[in-house]
Amino acid sequence: MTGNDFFPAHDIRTAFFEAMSLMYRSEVPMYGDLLDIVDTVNAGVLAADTDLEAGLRRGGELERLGQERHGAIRVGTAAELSMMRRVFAVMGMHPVGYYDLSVAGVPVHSTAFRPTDLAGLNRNPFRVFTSLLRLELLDDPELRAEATRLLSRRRIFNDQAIALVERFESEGGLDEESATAFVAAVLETFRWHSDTVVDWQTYDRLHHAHRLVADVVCFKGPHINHLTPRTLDIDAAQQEMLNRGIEAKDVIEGPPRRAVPILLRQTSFKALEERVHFIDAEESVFGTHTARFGEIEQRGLALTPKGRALYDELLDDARGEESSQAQDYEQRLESAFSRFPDDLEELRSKGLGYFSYRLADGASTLPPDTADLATLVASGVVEVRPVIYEDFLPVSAAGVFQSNLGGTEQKSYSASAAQAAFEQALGAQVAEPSELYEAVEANSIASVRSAIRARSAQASQ
Ligand code: OOG
Ligand code: NI
Repeated sequence: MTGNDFFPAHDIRTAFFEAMSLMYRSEVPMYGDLLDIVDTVNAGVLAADTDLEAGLRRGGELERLGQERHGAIRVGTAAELSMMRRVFAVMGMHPVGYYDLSVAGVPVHSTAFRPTDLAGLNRNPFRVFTSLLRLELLDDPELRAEATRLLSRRRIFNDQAIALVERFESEGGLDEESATAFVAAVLETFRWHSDTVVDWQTYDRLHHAHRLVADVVCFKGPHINHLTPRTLDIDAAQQEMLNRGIEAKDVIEGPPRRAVPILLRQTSFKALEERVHFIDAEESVFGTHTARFGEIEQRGLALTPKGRALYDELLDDARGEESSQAQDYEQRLESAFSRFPDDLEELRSKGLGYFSYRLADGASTLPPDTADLATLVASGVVEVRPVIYEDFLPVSAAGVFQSNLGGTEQKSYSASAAQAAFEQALGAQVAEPSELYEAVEANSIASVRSAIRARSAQASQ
């Protein structure tokens, strides 16, 4: 078979994402309500702001908006994580970023699988936040051994999924028929099973160690625990959730509302209490487990390390010693962030964000080849657009975890980040997010330069 017969990775990703979305909608009907809210809010924002619409269209974001989702899973072992990496590679998704959540009382560390280049993101920016359980953080050795034993017995991928990943790796791609089979086989891994693999007592002990431990260890596989559409106005979406009587998270995670959205803002509805069956119970006797929820996100400007440092500092100021659930949290957040510039040009000139550049449509006067970027922008020959943040935020992620594990207990772990151990489990290094944004910016500048050169060459003929 030649490379030309391979089904493109982004089409496999889209097919998989659509199958997963359909499955989740039937498993968690409230996710359908969220999609409805987001569609309505987005349509309203676009109708009221034609400049925004035109900008999104030019940047390739408008088309991806309706299908944009992220999801999350939690796996139990290094073998599961590294196989997951190989599975996502078939769909053109690669590990980006390292997130240590132990500092926030959640015994996992994580990465996000996603397309890494702009073309792939604009085709379909599906991302999966993937967490690896850190059993070494549990202090009860017996419980650790029990969890390890349970995890070692399960197989989260079926034979066909494994065979097709191996074929992809040895042949360099999959034809359409194999791609279709791959999507169906891999979907099984993410399905919800109400049958646990433990008796009630074991569940209870693991649950007591940490709710998340029970969620990973007591089930047959890493059920998808949420899918998140992207909205252009998260405050409106949050209000609409409340209007519809959906029990939303108390506060929106991330930065406050601003004229120029930055990074990522997130809210969710609380996880459902679902019926689960324990192996020692009669057929008709069920317990409950909370794990699965729905989330909405709003994405904005990707920040440079300098901008990110300022974000982290201001967020820290706002949170202080108190919890982010406190009544006046929103005001504290707003006032802390008054120190963060909120004007596109100022953000750019201060080097706080990443931007992409293109020759303006109507630009007729030709600048000299040598003009610097600032001059080109100031003269209107070159247009500037924010580069969108495609990743996650550890403090926000911890907030999302906490509000969805049910209960209010706070654990603390004395662990620290362990990126090298995570990468060893993964079997690869994670990409550094800032390097990817920098490449988007640099590529756009290079294209502007070559477009200007091409035009001047034309003009001088
Ligand atoms: C992942 C929580 C993190 C986000 O959007 O920050 C996350 C999980 O609950 O497994 O999805
Ligand atoms: Ni999420």
